[in-house]
Amino acid sequence: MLKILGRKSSSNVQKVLWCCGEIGLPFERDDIGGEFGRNKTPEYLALNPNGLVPTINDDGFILWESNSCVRYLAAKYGKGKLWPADPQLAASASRWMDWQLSTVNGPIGTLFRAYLKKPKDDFPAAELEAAARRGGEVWKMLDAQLAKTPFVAGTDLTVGDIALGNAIYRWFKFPIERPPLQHLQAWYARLCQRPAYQQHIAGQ
Ligand SMILES: N[C@@H](CCC(=O)N[C@@H](CS)C(=O)NCC(=O)O)C(=O)O
Repeated sequence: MLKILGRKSSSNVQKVLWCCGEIGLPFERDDIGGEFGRNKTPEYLALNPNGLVPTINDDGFILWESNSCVRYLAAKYGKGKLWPADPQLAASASRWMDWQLSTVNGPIGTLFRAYLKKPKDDFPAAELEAAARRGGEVWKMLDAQLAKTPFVAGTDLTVGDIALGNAIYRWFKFPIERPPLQHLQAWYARLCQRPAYQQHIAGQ
């Protein structure tokens, strides 16, 4: 059976859990990282030299980097659903995953560390304001896409939504001013209706 190594409170582990939930793929999970530690042991580093979570083990095939894990699981077990059969749709979905890493992660990461992890006073106010402003600009780009399609790569949920779903959950939790983005809000409401999203993202 698929093994997922990583604590369920990690946003990157949650992507993989949500992906499995959407596909209906059974898995075992081992609490590693955070308060559980064990991610810097020689055994773990032999699997994932970054010492970060998640890592997956699918019948001996070891993979790390959450978006790659989601791509792999969706392509192998969710083809035609989370991983669209049409190469252009699959590429669009994959593009939004890269965009999450390259563009969304920066401002959301700063706000997460400031508001949900460390004491907020550790962060200069100007840095927080800049991250909130940049976050609003970034989500505006996705809002424009969601004005055209209900999910990021078209009519159905794909790996692109999986990569971004955790970041949007956090965005709406931060005590900051947000630009009113109606399509983004409607997409988030659609995600919240999904049992696997509730279980692995919103319920954590
Ligand atoms: N780019 C990596 C980042 C992985 C990462 O930063 N994981 C964090 C948790 S979200 C981690 O392992 N932190 C150390 C820990 O949990 O002890 C991915 O997407 O998998």
